[in-house]
Amino acid sequence: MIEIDGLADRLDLAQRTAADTPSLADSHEIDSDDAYRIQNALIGRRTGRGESIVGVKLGFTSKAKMAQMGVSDVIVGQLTDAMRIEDGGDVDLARFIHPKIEPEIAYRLARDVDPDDPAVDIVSCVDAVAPAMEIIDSRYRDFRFTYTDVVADNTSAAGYVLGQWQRMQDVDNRAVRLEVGSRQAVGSTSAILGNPVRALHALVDMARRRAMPLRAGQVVLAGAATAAVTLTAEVAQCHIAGLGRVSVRGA
Ligand code: 0L1
Repeated sequence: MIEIDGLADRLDLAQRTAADTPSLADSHEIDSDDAYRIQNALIGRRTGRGESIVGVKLGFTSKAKMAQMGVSDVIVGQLTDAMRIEDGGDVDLARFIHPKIEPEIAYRLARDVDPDDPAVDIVSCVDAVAPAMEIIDSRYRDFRFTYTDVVADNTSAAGYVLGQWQRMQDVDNRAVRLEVGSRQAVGSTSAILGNPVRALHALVDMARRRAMPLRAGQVVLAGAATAAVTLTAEVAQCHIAGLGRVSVRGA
């Protein structure tokens, strides 16, 4: 029997104190259901401290990442208001253990989505799309984790920044450039499941399987369009063709 609460407390402490922790899989046999239970308990610690759930994020949305982890399924994590960083704002790196940043597409839900409705059309529930970046910060020592570890750790979610919302549109095959100081990663939005809109369909499936509510106003981070870049005390900015730019400054 897995101690869900004890493991959630361990990950919560690692996040709050920016002190890494060994892989849970070193000492526990955890399956996917347990991992999502730990994630929910971890998010419960955050909401218990007054944070609100404001969205979800998808992970392992690139073929390269799936192959690296030996999986064929996306993972889903939860975003809270405390993770939001204003566009152009400063982010205190002392909050994190070993942060990295990724360029992303964000969608905004205009209506609740019922994942149990077989006729649900999540795309018609989205009213806006924006350039975005996600800060990931695995709580595990040396970034050494298994699939269930990363699910339990809320898929490494640590922060996010949104650019200007634009009307909902097809954002497939847009050029993406991420710069962190003089370092750069370039790619295309099609690295996100072949087309970022597929992340929305994958989300409905995950929400149904994991009984995860999808509410009007929530943000959906569709997944990384390039490999993650280490976030340092410099400006990090992402440009997505036709959508615009978003930035933060590590401080
Ligand atoms: O955003 C993601 O793809 C989720 C997994 C990130 C794992 C990591 O910390 O590298």
